[in-house]
Amino acid sequence: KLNWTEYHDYTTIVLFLAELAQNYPDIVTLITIGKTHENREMYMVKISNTQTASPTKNAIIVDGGIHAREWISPAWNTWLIHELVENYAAHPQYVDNLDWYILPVMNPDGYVYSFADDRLWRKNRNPVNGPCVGIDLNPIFLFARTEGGAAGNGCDQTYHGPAAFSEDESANVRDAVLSVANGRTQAYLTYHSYGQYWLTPWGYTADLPEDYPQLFDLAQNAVNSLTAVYGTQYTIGSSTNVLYVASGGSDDWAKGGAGIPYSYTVELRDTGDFGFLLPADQIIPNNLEMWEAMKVVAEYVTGIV
Ligand code: 0X9
Ligand code: ZN
Repeated sequence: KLNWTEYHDYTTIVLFLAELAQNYPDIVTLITIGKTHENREMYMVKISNTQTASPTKNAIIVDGGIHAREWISPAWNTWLIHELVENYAAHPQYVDNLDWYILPVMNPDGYVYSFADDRLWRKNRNPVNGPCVGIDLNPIFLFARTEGGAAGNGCDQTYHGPAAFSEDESANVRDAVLSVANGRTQAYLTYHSYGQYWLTPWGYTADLPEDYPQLFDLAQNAVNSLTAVYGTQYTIGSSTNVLYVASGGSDDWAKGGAGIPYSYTVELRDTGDFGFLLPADQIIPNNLEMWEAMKVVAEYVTGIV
């Protein structure tokens, strides 16, 4: 059993996932997708009702914790898993009609380091770049990764590394995303903090995707439901246009590389009062409002034929 009144370390999160898989074998499968640079196992949770299994069911992929210090992201991802599984009876449709693939901590090495050594650590822990450790796992998903935003200097917080998919963590995610629910994954949501943004591709160019109106519409409906809970405001738009140019992001790759139509980066609470150090007493309110948005996406994705 996990609680969401505090932030949990990686070991605790993994234990929670393992217990869930054991207790709910009909709907939860724990998938190992590969190891990190420091040899930690990476876990993706598949939530799918085996009773209603179907090869044509639509799927959603969710991830969190690409950036180590953004603790609210794994906290939300784990809560989402909990809500879908442990509260299944309250809303069975989200599990019966959809398959979920949730990777709550995409950067376990960095996450562990942010607990033990440096609370504001962002990158992974690969020491490949001389005196400075770490590669920013976000900007290494596409060939376009060096086009803007991401840094070529290994000491920089946004160092994009030597090559696209050079890092074990990103390569594992690429392979997992391409192998699970191929052709039926309609949405990919990657959770970050902070800023309260609901971002669409592209992050590498100010040009908009062809289907931007549809991407925007779904985002708007999701955010409206979110805001209705506590009045929290989210800014919607393409990454480049409402945030900054940052090429090579996982969202751009999910859409442009993996062909998942509804791809979003969501920057969770807050807008800067606490920033990455979001107090733990905001975890539950953050999750309750984001759940309303998530349900809108889930309902929409269920209906896509
Ligand atoms: O810069 C990033 O990687 C993300 N922001 S954060 O403050 N969490 O680091 C934004 C990524 C948005 N998506 C793309 N630029 N593709
Ligand atoms: Zn981030």
